[in-house]
Amino acid sequence: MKRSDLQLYFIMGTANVKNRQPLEILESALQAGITMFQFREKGQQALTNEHYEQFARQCQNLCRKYNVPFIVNDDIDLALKLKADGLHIGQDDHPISLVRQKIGQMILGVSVHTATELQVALTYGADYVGIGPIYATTSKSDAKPPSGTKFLQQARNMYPQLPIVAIGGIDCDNALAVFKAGADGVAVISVICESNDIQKTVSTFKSLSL
Ligand code: TZP
Ligand code: MG
Repeated sequence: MKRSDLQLYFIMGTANVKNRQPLEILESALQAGITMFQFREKGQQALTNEHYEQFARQCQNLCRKYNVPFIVNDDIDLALKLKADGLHIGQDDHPISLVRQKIGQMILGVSVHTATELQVALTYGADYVGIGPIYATTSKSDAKPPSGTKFLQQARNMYPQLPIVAIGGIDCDNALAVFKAGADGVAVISVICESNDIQKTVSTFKSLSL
């Protein structure tokens, strides 16, 4: 993968969308120019069984149409079954070493919060890391407290070439600070899912990236 793939990384599941069609939101975001997509179907209302897989395939097909990498959150089996472009895992998911063995060459993203977690992720071949929540978020019920940009900056100083995406409470007003701290891109849920003008939101983010 290229660092620039992370520039505007949209994450979505049905729980993130109110009174709108998730696939319409995704297609608008793809049309507008998001550079990566993560399928993250979580929460009490999450789709299950064949609905879950069908929705994932629909998202994947849209991503293919726009030539944007399709990444699956957490679910190794789904990522393998769909031949997704990649998998993203957190620290509470499966051990990274095992995941890398299972998924082969697929893109592997890992959420990290400390220098130790970062080193472990790199040892086992993470292709990119996610750092956050940078700011307060309402999109993840078990999110850690906001970290600000300090660790992001440290990670960038330690690894000048590492693909890093920042996540958590990022919007058009605070994104510049995140890019300046060293992020290659921003991963966002609510700011796109709740946007009344996805084209404009996406263009604004992309104009802010360094
Ligand atoms: N991981 C850390 S914060 C977060 C995830 C999945 C949610 C980000 O959503 P939002 O709405 O962009 O704050
Ligand atoms: Mg997870």
